[in-house]
Amino acid sequence: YSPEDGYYKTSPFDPVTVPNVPLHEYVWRDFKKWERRTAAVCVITDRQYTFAQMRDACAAFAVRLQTKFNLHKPDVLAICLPNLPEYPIATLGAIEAGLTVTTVNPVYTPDEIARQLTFSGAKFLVGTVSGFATLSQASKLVGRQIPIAVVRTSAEEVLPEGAIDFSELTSTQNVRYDDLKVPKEASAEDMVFLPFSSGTTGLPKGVMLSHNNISSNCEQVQASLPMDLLGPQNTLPGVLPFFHIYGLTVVMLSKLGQGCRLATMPCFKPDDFMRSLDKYQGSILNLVPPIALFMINHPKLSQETAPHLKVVMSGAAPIGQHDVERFLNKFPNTVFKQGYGMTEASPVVLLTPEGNKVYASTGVLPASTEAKIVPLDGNDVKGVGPRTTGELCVRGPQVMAGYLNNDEANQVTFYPGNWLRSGDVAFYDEDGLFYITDRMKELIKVKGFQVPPAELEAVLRDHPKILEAAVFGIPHELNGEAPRAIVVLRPGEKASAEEISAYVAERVAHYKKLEGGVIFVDEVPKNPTGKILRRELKEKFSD
Ligand code: AYL
Repeated sequence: YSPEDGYYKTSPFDPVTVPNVPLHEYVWRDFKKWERRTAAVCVITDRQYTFAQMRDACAAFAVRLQTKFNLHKPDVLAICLPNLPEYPIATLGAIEAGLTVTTVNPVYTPDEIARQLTFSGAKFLVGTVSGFATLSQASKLVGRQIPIAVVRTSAEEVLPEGAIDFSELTSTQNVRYDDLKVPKEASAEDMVFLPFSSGTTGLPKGVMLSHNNISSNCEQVQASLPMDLLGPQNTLPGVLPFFHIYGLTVVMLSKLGQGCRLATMPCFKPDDFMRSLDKYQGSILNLVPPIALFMINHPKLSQETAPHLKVVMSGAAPIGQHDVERFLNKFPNTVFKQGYGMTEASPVVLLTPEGNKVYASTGVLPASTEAKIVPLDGNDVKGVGPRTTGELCVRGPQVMAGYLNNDEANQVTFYPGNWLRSGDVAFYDEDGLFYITDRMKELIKVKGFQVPPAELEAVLRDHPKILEAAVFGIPHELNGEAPRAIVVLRPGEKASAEEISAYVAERVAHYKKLEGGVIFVDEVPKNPTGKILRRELKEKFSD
């Protein structure tokens, strides 16, 4: 295959070299240049760390994980934190100790957390004081004792009984740095992160991302953006959750590596968000489409109340051209960019190029990334030329090695030649701009978060009155999509839609609720092998 034949598309940028060092070393590569500046500050408490303090706290945490808890490669540490200035310390400290980090959504229920702890085999947990009870419950469900360290966000917060004080593990007093052991046979190909994604089908799976995957993606993004826009003078409002690959790679690690300051907020509250833009002078803002809509509609927000804002980057779900235009009318001094990516690609796969005005496009391939469009009829995996739609497939140093312990999923997720299938429908034009036109995979995206239908279907099937269920997404004005269920009751049973919705709401994180409603049917449309016909569902039951 060659790009000249139109089989696949290459990046317009010069290739990057893969850093080939452990991820913490990559992030701290230049930290001496800005060690006295603030690395992260909490917009609620003003609690902050300089780069030097953060670097030292990470090393101290690494030493204690190894010496006090005997954690070493290939052990997994789970982080279940909202966005706090301590998030990067927990992450980079664990990585320095040679561990793999799995990031857990802090709004998960004990069941959801327990599932991730079991799949990942996590041996240590980092959480908050307020989240401790949930984490203990999750640990009980897993059936083994998992030590839980908690971050105290103020002096008033008392350490719960049975919890370990995170600040004692990161304290630089009496640390013997020489005790830190670099794992034998450590390689930048080792797994550094294990986030979860449902990919093109089924339940969430552990995505094996290596040191090189993440540092390559940081390099790829930086090589594709003008440096005068970035650099250490910038502040990023840390509003996108760091547990999700978008917040983790693009906001937290990439920008700390460039000496930028993170102004973190534990959850999205309008006042905190606005403070990150005025008091804390947010200048680069990564967001998801619902936050862009919030900014368009909020009467108190304008370019005047966000005077430092100059770059806005939207990703994780589609945004309409009309909304981008409305945004730019209200924030005329900003550059609006889009990104497209997926957890399986660390995540960035497409980025808006300089001077772009085509807001319907999610951009061009960043450095060292290749893509092809494979016709949907599926028999021919060769790529097609411009303006023909098909499944977007990508290749590059940011693409995962595969899902953990799941050969079956890995088989269907890659085409020969290491081409990762995205499950998204796209085309590119003569300028190399890509357009995402549809999603063929079953995944539902609510506010940019993954909602795997299979997960909700499993919850529904556990309901004593339910025989069968199928879940799909319907359009939602603010959140992008909302999950809707069709349900077949067991013979003779009666139930209300409210009852079913409430049952699900009790068992899942709030954004997975059946906001799109419940419809009772006699039969779920399936193909002869028993696979749910989701296209048909969407067509039949979306009104
Ligand atoms: P996951 N437009 C349309 N759909 C999108 C877009 C976009 N700009 N970005 C992501 N998606 C959908 O794993 C698409 O269906 O990662 C894709 O397969 O939670 C799926 O979301 C992947 O969902 C960045 C940095 C985007 C991060 C990301 C998103 C990572 C989301 C751009 O610069």
